[in-house]
Amino acid sequence: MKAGFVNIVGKPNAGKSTLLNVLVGEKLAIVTPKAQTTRHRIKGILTTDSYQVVFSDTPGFIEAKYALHKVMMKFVEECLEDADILLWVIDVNDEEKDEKLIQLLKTHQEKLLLVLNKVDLVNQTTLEKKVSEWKTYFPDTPIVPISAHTNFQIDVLWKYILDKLPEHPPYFDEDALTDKPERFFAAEILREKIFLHYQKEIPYSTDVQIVAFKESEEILHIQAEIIVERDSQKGILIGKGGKDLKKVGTEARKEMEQFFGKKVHLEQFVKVEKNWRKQEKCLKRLGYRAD
Ligand SMILES: Nc1nc2c(ncn2[C@@H]2O[C@H](COP(=O)(O)OP(=O)(O)OP(=O)(O)O)[C@@H](O)[C@H]2O)c(=O)[nH]1
Ligand SMILES: [Mg+2]
Repeated sequence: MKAGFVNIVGKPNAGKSTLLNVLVGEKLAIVTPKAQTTRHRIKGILTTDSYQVVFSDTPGFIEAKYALHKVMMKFVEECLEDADILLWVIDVNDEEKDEKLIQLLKTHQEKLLLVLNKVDLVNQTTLEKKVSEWKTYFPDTPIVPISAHTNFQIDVLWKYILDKLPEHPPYFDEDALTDKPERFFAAEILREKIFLHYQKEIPYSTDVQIVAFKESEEILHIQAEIIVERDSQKGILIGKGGKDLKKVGTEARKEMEQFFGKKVHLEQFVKVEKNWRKQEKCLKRLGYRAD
C-alpha cells in the first residue's frame, strides 16, 4: 500500500483550493477571486485499493501581520514540514520572485514540485518563457504547468504524485473524505458567500461559527453566528431592510443543501467581537488552533 501527505502550498490566490477540489473530485474548499480566502488546513482524502493520498489545502503564504495571520502561517509551516510531496502552486502570471521564499523552498527541495497554474490564461510562447524563468531559479525541481479550470495536465500531476507516494499503511479509514466535521463546511460555505458578496474589509473582518447543527430525517437545522469586528460592519452586513444578509443566506443555504444532500433551514445571527482577528484568546475560541 502507498500512502502519504501531498500538501498544497503557495501564495494567496494561486488556485490552491481550486486544485484541491479538482484532485479530490469534490468541492471541499471554498474558492473566491479574493486573496486570503482560506484560513485553515483542510485535508481531502482519496483512498483506493492500492493507495491513499491525503491532500492538504492551506492558507496563502504571506508575511504575518496580526494574530490570525500567525495562526494561518502556522498551518502552512506544519504543511511544509509534514509533506511527503509538496506542491508549490504559482499563478503563471505572478511575476514576483521572492529570494527569501525561494531559499525556504529549496530547503524542501527533495519533496518539492512547482505547479504553474492558470496556464489557460497565457499562450504557448508566454508559457514556455515562464517555465524557463522558473527553471533558472529551480534548476533541479520538476515543474508542471496545469490549469485547474480546464484540467490541463491534471493527469500528469496525478502520475507524478502516484510515482512519488511512499510505501506506507493508510493514515485514515478508507471511507474518510476529510478530517473536518460537517459544521466546518457549513461555516465555510457561508463564509464563501460573504467573501463573494461584500467588498473591502468586510470579508476579512468576518468569521462564521456554527452554533447549532441538528439533523432530522427531512431537514438540517443550522444556526450560524456571523462575527464582525465593529458595530458599523454589522449594519453593512445586514444591509437595508436586511436584504444583503438575506441574499447571502439564500445562496449559502442552496449550496449547503447540495453539499449535505438534504433540505437546510439556515438561521443567521450577527455578533460583534471587537478585534477578534488580533486577539489570540478570541481566535482559539473561534477554532483557530495550530497544535
Ligand atoms: N483562469 C484560471 N483561474 C483559476 C484557475 N485556478 C483557480 N483560478 C481562480 O483563481 C482564483 C483564486 O482561486 P483559489 O483556489 O481560491 O486560490 P487559493 O490559492 O486557494 O487562494 P487563497 O485561499 O486566498 O490563498 C479564483 O477566482 C479561481 O476561480 C485556473 O486554472 N485558471
Ligand atoms: Mg484557498
